[in-house]
Amino acid sequence: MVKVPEGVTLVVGLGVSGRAICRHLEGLGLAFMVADTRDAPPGLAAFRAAHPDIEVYCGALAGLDMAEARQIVVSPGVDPYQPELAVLAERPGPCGEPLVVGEMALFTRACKAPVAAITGSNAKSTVTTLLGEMAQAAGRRVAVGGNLGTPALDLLAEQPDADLYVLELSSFQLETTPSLGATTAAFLNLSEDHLDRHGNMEGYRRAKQAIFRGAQHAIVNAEQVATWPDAALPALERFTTSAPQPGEWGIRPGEDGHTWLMHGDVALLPTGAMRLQGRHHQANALATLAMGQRLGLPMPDMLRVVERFAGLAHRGEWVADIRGVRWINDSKGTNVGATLAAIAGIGPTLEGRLLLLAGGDGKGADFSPLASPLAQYGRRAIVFGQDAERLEDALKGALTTHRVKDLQDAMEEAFEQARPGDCVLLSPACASLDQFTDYQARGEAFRQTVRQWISKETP
Ligand code: UMA
Ligand code: ADP
Repeated sequence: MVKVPEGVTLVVGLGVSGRAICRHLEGLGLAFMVADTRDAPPGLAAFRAAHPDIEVYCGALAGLDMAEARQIVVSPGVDPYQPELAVLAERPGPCGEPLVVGEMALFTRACKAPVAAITGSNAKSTVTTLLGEMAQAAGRRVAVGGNLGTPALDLLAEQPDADLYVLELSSFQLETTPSLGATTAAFLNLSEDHLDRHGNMEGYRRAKQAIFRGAQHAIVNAEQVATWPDAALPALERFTTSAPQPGEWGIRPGEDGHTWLMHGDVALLPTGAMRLQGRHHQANALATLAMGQRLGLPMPDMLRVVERFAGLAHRGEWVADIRGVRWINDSKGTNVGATLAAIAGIGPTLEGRLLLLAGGDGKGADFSPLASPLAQYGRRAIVFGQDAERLEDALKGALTTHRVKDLQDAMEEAFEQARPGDCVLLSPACASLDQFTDYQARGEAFRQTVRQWISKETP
């Protein structure tokens, strides 16, 4: 049994967050050691070379005596409910925190500037980026990151003079966050995801609810009670894709024949002025505006950013039109809710029908909600990867399904089957990790194949 020496902080996980936690502890001058449950975690040799004096333990946590650690700081990919950590969960750690925490506990302790925090099953990255751009347009010194881009603790080190931190936070990061104390916190939506980790929807919802601990203001989805805070907060606002109640952020047809983003009775922007298309993105814009207003950003600056924001790569991204068929990369559609939003956004705009490319690691989700919209808009579902069979079972009554090995085969099948006016949509409703390093690699593979076809077509 390897012992964590008394008074030494244990960092669990040698990934992006783990390395950021190590850098932070180093900066504070605190003694620490590292553990990773894998025998050979990626980046181990480089870490050892850069930190020859830091002890690194690789292997099962059962082989580690953690009882006398000062604190145990776990990476998001590490489940704090696994038995070896769960037995320590009730023990007190330093600074009034629990013994077992995540990166955000250290961030909260060190951060002196206001924090805007964003969670939800989908749209986190979109809202985080949009809010960051709004703050920048308003002249703030804003730092943007978290689950997206730069880890939160690295932001503190790289942009210590920021006057605002905008953070995307996953359920994994939140469940180990004792009290974030956000100036404004958004819980955008909740649909099935990460059930393999959280066990069920209630466990997943509860993890995300931690975003509201100590928050001064919450922005939530009027249509999803699950996003509303369990405990009362000093201020609460709601957004909706329907006509808003007084004080709400919503969408309403105007007398001019246009549909408008609204705050209560105040018309803000015609939805047609937005480059981002679809009701889901209008909801995202409303949530962001609500957060921005709370942070004191001027409305005209924010609306200019909403108008010009073209969205992020791999999220409903147009790649090409080939022989009248549109190819869309929504590789970040890693859960059923995102794929439903993509189908609802694209389906009604087509002259033809949708060919959905889906599959990968479904993380325990139920795929059956996809059946009805695909019956309405789909020509064919082409499924691949680890959960292809489960997808096929869920969809086969709704439309023609075809099971193939991988994304390349799925694209070739779609190329043959699509007709002018159709759209081939990669929105997998699954994580990519069974066949790719991440969703970016999956989206890049899709783009590359489309580009190769285009170059072959062009003489
Ligand atoms: N792992 C082990 N044993 C360990 C430590 C990690 O097996 O001891 C495995 C995990 O189970 C996981 C992988 O290693 O499969 C990576 O885990 P990690 O916690 O080391 O991950 P990081 O590299 O630190 O990246 C994490 C986020 N990843 C996860 O939560 C899985 C990144 O989000 C995030 O950008 C980064 O911290 C910085 O904050 C990625 C993600 O997929 C994009 N997030 C999920 C999502 O968005 O749905 C939550
Ligand atoms: P996250 O960071 O939460 O994964 P992203 O902004 O990266 O969110 O978007 C992830 C997926 O969710 C993409 O497929 C995107 O098109 C889709 N999406 C964006 N906004 C919404 C929404 N409001 N509801 C459902 N899906 C959405």
